[in-house]
Formats: sequence, structure tokens, C-alpha cells
Amino acid sequence: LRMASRIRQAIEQNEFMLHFQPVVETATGRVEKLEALLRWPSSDGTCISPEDFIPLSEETGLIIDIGRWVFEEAARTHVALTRAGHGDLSIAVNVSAVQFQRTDVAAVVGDAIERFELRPGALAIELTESSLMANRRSATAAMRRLSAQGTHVSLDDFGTGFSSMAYLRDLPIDALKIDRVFVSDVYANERSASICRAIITLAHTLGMAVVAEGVENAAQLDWLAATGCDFVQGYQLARPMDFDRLLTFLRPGE
Ligand code: G
Ligand code: G
Ligand code: MN
Ligand code: NA
Repeated sequence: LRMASRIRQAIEQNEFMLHFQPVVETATGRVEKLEALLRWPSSDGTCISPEDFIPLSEETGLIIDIGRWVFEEAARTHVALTRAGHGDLSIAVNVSAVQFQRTDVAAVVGDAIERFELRPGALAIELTESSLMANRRSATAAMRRLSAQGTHVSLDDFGTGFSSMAYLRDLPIDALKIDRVFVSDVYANERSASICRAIITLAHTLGMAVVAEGVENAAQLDWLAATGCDFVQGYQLARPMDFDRLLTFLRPGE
């Protein structure tokens, strides 16, 4: 497979990079954490989307090495962030369902924390609902290990996958991320608004935080602030950016 060998080469030659998108506290505008987003620059200056190489990476098992690299790079970035005076920010890494099922994610995170001497909560993860559905017992064990070592878990794209209320009841989940399909027309569509209100109430009742993703305009942001959504993320607040631009964003005017 040509593509698979290109991915293998990209890992070996360190071609991947991470961009970072701030997650912002709605009421204050304070940056709460950063979501790491994998980027594979190609020679023409554009990037190959993770959507185009993660599925093949999962089929070939290369996702294990990519995942390891992402956590390591996130840890390296946290060291640099701390040096720049932003060590209070955590970095959240996306973990796909196959990756969650095939690797001991808690061990990978724990390893990175130890090797780079980070504080326990410095790295966090984002999972989709499907990660928790495939093998209930091993998912529960993995979630408990993550929680015990202080690794926060957010449920990504919430409301679009197959989910079970029993998981929300039983598992140590820190935050729900409302999928952007509900956020996009929340100020204009009463049905989207009802779903967002319900997710916010559900999260808060269960002691979880709630993040709205894909916030692209002031109308969405105003609605989310008025409705008590704790955190917001999207182009209206900040785009994903490389580390240099991130430092400029975090230190305006310096
Ligand atoms: O940022 P972007 O739109 O390109 O992300 C596309 C998809 O790729 C999203 O679903 C995102 O969660 C996923 N993704 C981004 N970075 C990573 C990563 O490091 N690992 C995995 N498994 N998925 C990622
Ligand atoms: O599946 P996940 O939620 O991890 O995907 C994150 C993806 O969403 C990334 O590819 C990121 O680049 C993208 N993204 C971030 N903010 C916005 C936004 O405001 N609008 C849209 N359409 N995409 C966004
Ligand atoms: Mn995500
Ligand atoms: Na998402």
C-alpha cells in the first residue's frame, strides 16, 4: 500500500505537526485549555486532513505509532508552554475509537507525563461516543485508569453518535462537547436550541462541564452565554494555529 508506506515514512521523518485551538470560558473569555489537532503538511503548502489518513492508519495499525507521536508532541509543547508562563493550560488530544480500543491510552498518557515531568492534568483526551460502546468492560476499565491518574476526558461530537445514558451515569466523564451541527443554527432553529439546552442541563445535572464547538459567529456565542454553556470553541474565538501563533495569541501586545 503506497499510502501506508507514506504514513510510515511521515512518522519516521517527523513530517507531522500539531496545531492548537483554544477552548475559552464563555463568561470571562479566559483560555481554559487547548485542543491539539494533527496536521500533515504536503509539499504544495496545504495539509492532508486527518480524516484522509486516520482510517487507513487504523486499518494498518499505524495509528498506534501516530498516537504515540501525538501524545509525545503534546507533552513537548506543554513543556514549552510552561516555560512561556502558560503551564496552567492543559492540552487535549483526540483519540479515535479504534485507537482507544487497541491501545492502553492511560498508559500512553501516563508515560508522556512521566517522561516530560508534567503535572498530572497537563494532558487530556477527547473521545467520541463510539469509543465507549464497542467493549463496555474494557472501556470502563480504561476510563477508570484515566480518571485515577487525573487525565480529563471530554466526549467529542456529542449528540451525533450512538450513545447510552448508562455510560454517562457510570463513567468518569469530565465534559460533553456539543457537536457543531447543533451549534450552527442554535439562535434561529428552536429544535437545535432545545437540543443544546437539554445537553447543557444533562451535563450540569451530572456534574460535567459543557463545551460548544464550531462557534463561528456572535449570534451563536450570545445564545450560548445566555444559556449557561460553560466553554466555547470555534473560529469566532480562535482558529487552530501553530505553536508560534499560539504564543502570540496568548500574549497579545507583547
Ligand atoms: O482539525 P480537523 O478538521 O482537520 O480534524 C478532522 C478530524 O480529525 C476531527 O474529527 C478530529 O477529531 C480528528 N483529529 C485531529 N487530530 C487528531 C489526532 O491527533 N488523532 C486522531 N485520532 N484524530 C484527530
Ligand atoms: O471532531 P473534532 O471535534 O475533534 O473536530 C475538530 C475539527 O473542527 C478540526 O478539524 C477543527 O479544525 C475544526 N473546527 C474548529 N473550529 C471550527 C469552526 O468554528 N467551524 C468549523 N466548521 N470547524 C471548526
Ligand atoms: Mn475534538
Ligand atoms: Na468535535
